[in-house]
Amino acid sequence: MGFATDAIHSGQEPDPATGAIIVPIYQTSTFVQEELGKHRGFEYARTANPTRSALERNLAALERGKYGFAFASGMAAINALLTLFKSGDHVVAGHNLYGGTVRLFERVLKDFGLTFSYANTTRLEDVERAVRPNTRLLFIETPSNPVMEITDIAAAAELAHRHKLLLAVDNTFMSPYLQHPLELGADIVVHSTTKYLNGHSDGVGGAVILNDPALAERLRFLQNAAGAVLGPMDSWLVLRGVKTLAVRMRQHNENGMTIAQFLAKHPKVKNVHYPGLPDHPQRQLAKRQMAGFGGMLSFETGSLENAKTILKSVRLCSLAESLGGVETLISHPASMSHASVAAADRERGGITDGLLRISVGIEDVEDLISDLEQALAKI
Ligand code: P1T
Repeated sequence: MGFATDAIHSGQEPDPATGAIIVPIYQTSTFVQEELGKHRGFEYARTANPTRSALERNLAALERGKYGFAFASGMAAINALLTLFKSGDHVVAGHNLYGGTVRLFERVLKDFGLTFSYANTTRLEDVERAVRPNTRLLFIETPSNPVMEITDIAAAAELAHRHKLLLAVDNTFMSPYLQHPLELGADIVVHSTTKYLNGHSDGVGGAVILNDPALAERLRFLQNAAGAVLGPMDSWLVLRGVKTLAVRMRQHNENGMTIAQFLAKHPKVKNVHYPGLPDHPQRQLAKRQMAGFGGMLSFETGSLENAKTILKSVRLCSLAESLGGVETLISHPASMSHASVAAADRERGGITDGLLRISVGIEDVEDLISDLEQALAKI
């Protein structure tokens, strides 16, 4: 089936009990058993809940994977993934990850004996240099948050497998509509479903999708054992959001490109990070491995003062954390999404005090341009 068909139907068969076309919100903690050991596949809702199971099947289908697991947030999903590893194991990660991911690695998981090195994953020779005998995982974001660096997933998978590492890709910025890391050789995909998959800024969630049965069995055990599962209501909101993922992403692509081109031509803007622009250093790679350039971009205003002026002046674009919803959000990575990254590491990754990030929504793009035009006029 095609992607849009899968988004609407995969895992979302009519309810067997009633014929309801929409998967019900099974708001229950437990399931009555007919006799000892005899039940209909559900015992206790931390272990499995039919609404969550529907979402897990749906997300697995969209990522072209076999197994999906839904968690209470993107961070819970990444945390669960990292608990596949043991004290003493080493992880090589991209140098330009979401700040919360770096915080989890550096300020939580390090205390449990995992070690982390960071490399510019756009340069695979740097990644290779960071690999140690005890490295088990290569963890990347592509495009990276917020400077939109692109890593070659197929080449990263080849490198990872040559060193017997697993490759995990955070596919949050693209959504499965625009990028299929598992088909490019990655072993594991993670998502913050809070973003494009939900798409309506009304729920926090996360997911892990993979193909290997042994890893899936271990992750199913960990999901139940640690218990950071996505609740039925939030699972349902993602299921509902995903039905329109294909049409939303097409509009995010179109609006993203239009806003990027507008900013790139604007005399007050120093630099725009968007993989669809001709001067993006990995544009050819982006064209090859992505089905569109998406709705995320960042741009350099030149100073903290300029950034503040724009954030104070926008009327339609909302100043807020997060991304991937139908409404346009603008944010200041250095003090918001990436505040937990050390200042020197931020600078190295291009997250200056003058950098602003836009999650371009699907409003009428002329309205977004007028809003940005009047805000830029104030600096
Ligand atoms: O917020 P949560 O659902 O826990 O997801 C964390 C996360 C994971 N991966 C990526 C690439 C992300 O961007 C995020 C969350 N990001 C933001 C809140 C933000 O404003 O960038």
